[in-house]
This record gives sequence, C-alpha cells and structure tokens, in this order.
Amino acid sequence: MADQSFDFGLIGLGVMGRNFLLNMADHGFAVIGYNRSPQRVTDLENEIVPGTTIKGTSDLSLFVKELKSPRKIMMLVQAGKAVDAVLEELIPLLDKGDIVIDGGNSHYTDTVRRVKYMEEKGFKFFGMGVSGGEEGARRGPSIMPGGDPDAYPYIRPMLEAVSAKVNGEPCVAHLGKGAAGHYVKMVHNGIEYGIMQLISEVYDVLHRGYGLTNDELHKVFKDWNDGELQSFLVEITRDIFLKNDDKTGKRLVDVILDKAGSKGTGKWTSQDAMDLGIAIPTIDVAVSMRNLSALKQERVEASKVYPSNIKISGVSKEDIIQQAREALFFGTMISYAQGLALLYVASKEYDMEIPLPQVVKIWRGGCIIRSTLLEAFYQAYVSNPALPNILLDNNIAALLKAREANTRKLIATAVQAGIPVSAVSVSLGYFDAYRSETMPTNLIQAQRDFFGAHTFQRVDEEGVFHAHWQ
Ligand code: NBP
Repeated sequence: MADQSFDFGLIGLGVMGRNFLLNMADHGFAVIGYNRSPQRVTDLENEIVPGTTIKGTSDLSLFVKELKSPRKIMMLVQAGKAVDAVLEELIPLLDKGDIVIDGGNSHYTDTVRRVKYMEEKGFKFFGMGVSGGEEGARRGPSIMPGGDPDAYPYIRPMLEAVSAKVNGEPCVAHLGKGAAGHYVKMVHNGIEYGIMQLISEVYDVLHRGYGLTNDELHKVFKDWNDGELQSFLVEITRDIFLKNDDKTGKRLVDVILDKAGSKGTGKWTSQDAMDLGIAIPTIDVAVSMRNLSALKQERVEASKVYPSNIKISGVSKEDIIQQAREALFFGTMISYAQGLALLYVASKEYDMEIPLPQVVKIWRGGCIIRSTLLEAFYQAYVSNPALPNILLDNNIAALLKAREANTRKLIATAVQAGIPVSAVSVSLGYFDAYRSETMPTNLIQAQRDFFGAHTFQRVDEEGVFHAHWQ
C-alpha cells in the first residue's frame, strides 16, 4: 500500500490492542498496528481475517507515515510510564491536528496533564476507557472517550462501528472534556469492584453458610441471570461454578486461593471520592475486602483465635435464595448510585461536563458492569438529566423498596451466623442514612465544638455558634 493509506493506527499489540485492531478491520477500516517487540506483530499477522486490511510493523516512523491525515492513533499500552514513553517517541513524527487516543487505564490526573501537554504542541489528545476485556475489544466493547468535542467527529464513526450495540445503538458517546473518559472508566471500575464484592458475599452466604453445592449455585445464578439480575458479572459467575480443574478434577473455583488481586482502579475511585467528599462506601468496602483477603496467613491464625460455626439454619433454601437475590439486586443498585453520584460531583468540580444519561446508556452493553438494570437508570436520567443521586427517582425508589425487607433479612441471617457481608450491609447503611431526614451528626458537631471549638449551626436560627461546654 502507498503512504497514507490507513484509516487508523494502534500502538501496543498486546491483549487489548490486537483484538481492538482486528475488530476495526472487521468493520471495513484499513488499520495498521505498531508494537515495540516484533513477536506481537507476527502474532497479529497470524490472526488477520482474509478480506480485511491490516498491517503490522515494529517501525514507528513507517507506522506514522502510513496513516491518513489527520492521523488517528490509539495507544493500548500499560498505564503510567509506558504511555509517556510512547508519546515522547511519537511526538516528533506527528503533524499538527493529529489525534492521539490513550485507550489504556490511565489515572485521570495523568490524562489532564497529557491533554494540556499535547494541545500545547498542536495535537488533539483523548483519554478513552475501553471496557469488556479481551472478548469485548474483539467483538464490541463499551467505549468511554473524553476530550476536545470539536475533534470527536473525526473518530466518532470508527468508534461507533466497533463498539457494542444495545437496541441498535452504539455503546460509545463523547463523555465530556479533558480527562472525562478516563474518569468515567475509573468510576466504572469502582462500581465493578462493588458489584463483584456483593456477588462474592451472597455466594459466601449460600455456599459456606447454607451449604449449596456448585451445581446448585450454577442453577441459582442461571435463574438470576435469566431474570431481573441479568448482567455480565452474574452470567460469568453462573459459568464459573461448572468449570472443572484439569489438575484435580475438582471444580476450579474450589482450588483458587482466596486472595484477590487488583490493578488499582477501585482504590483510585475511593481516593478521589474521599478528596471530593462523596460517600461511596460500597466501593470503599470492596477495596478494603480485597486488601483484607491478601492477609491470608493472618486470617488463618485469627480463625484459630476466634473459631466460629457459620452454618445457617432456621430458614428454608427457597427463602435464603430469594433473600440473596434481592440483596444482590439492592446492593448492585446502590453501587451504581454511589458511582453516579461521584460522577455528578466530579463533573462539576473538574469542569468535565460528563453527560450522565449518556454514561448509563453506553454502560448497557459491552462493558463489565453491563446489566439490564441500567435501562431503568437510563430512563431515570432521560426524565431528569440533572438528578444528583439516582435514588431520588421514583421508579428506582420502587425497585429498591420492593427489595428492602429481604435485604435486611439476608443481612440479619448472615450477621447472626458470622458471615461477613460488609458490602451488602454498607449498601443498606448508605440507603438508610441517605433517606434519613435526620442523622446523629448533631452529636458529632457538639463533640467537635466541645473539644476543638469547631462551632455548629442551629436548627432554629441562622448563623454559626460556639458553646462553653464545661
Ligand atoms: P499487554 O500487557 O497485553 O500489552 C501492552 C502492550 O504495550 C505490549 O504489546 C507492549 O509491547 C506495548 N508497549 C509499547 Br508499544 N511500548 C511500551 C513501553 N514503552 N512500555 C511498555 N509496553 C509497551 O496490555 P493489555 O492487557 O493489552 O492492556 C493495555 C491497556 O489496556 C492497559 O492500560 C490496561 O490497563 C488496559 N485494559 C486492559 C484490559 C484487559 O482486560 N486486559 C481491559 C481494559 C483496559 P511489548 O510487546 O514490546 O512489551
């Protein structure tokens, strides 16, 4: 092919990059991929689908020369130093007006810095979240781009073509200015942490507490996924229970060590929510429980110091399964609500102009937190795009109220049996606090004023007051 023949270029032909590029080619775009080490170029070339136009290279300047102007280049390299290293190599080869997209999981503050840096040099820079893992990248991810709205039309047709679709609508939209795309992806991952923790807790109640076998759990999660809990995470959980371990013949889930890893995006969400003063306790607890899970040896020792019999009794199997389903539904809604409340505030604080209706719309398909529940969220935002918290919507309220009683029962049963259900409990605690006209914070204000003269406001008079407590 002659120079400048390719529509789109991708840097970093790892798991995500290779699959994203193959997906683009399937949709008729002529694409070129660059990778530092040649082996991954060969891997890409081995996967080319006949009839598609793909080229691989480990020569960066050739890669840049082959792209149509203005160039559209996406990076899918590890977040952090690798992104800056690639940018520094790329910059001398670019022309003004070229568009560079960081599709990795970069921290949004890095993206704020890079947008400024690249714009000062005359380039357009997008921070873009891509969710759906390897399979999503190959068949249709949920895509969360943020950046200069005037440059978005150049990349929009391609992104819409390769994204997942729900009811024929693409799971991609311009999600705001600056680092908005990466901020939304970070919060997406925070919500993902929350939901995964909730699923693991109801699994613990049903499995360790009630003694359900993996076959029974498969059936439970299948029923849930066929009903109101239909979602990617419930669907894969259903399938996990059936997978056998090649080495032992046991179910694989039973031989996996109970220490969770993480790449930090949940922690970032909690950290930023703390900085902004927004309560997202379901997500915070999910991060904390992964941290606690890492202390395997200590937990083994503690289990000897505090032995417990965690068996659940006095409730029928049918009832505990129903309670678990409703508690998972309830907690999942609260996890979404907290993430969206954070986006609402961050959008204003950081001047990102994040459109919440679009966010939940594109999360309905392709991404890890996709779920039929999001349709109700989308409808809520269509009715009122300025909702500060989704819990204020009447239809959402009806869904929660219908599951509140069984959520309480599930928590009571688990707490009685000594099974940790921290994320479910804190979701209910958040709900109970949020819907409380009065909180006991008057007492905290009294204490603060008592020991530190921090002052307080009164319910019956405007102004700021201080009392002489002793
Ligand atoms: P991989 O680790 O599979 O691939 C990273 C690629 O970046 C490699 O091909 C590597 O090349 C390349 N790279 C280049 Br080009 N320059 C590099 C440099 N200077 N330093 C380091 N690597 C360089 O990553 P991945 O799983 O495809 O993830 C890519 C991004 O997408 C990450 O930010 C990740 O968080 C994000 N993400 C991943 C998933 C997922 O499910 N895996 C989902 C959503 C988002 P090399 O072959 O020469 O080392």
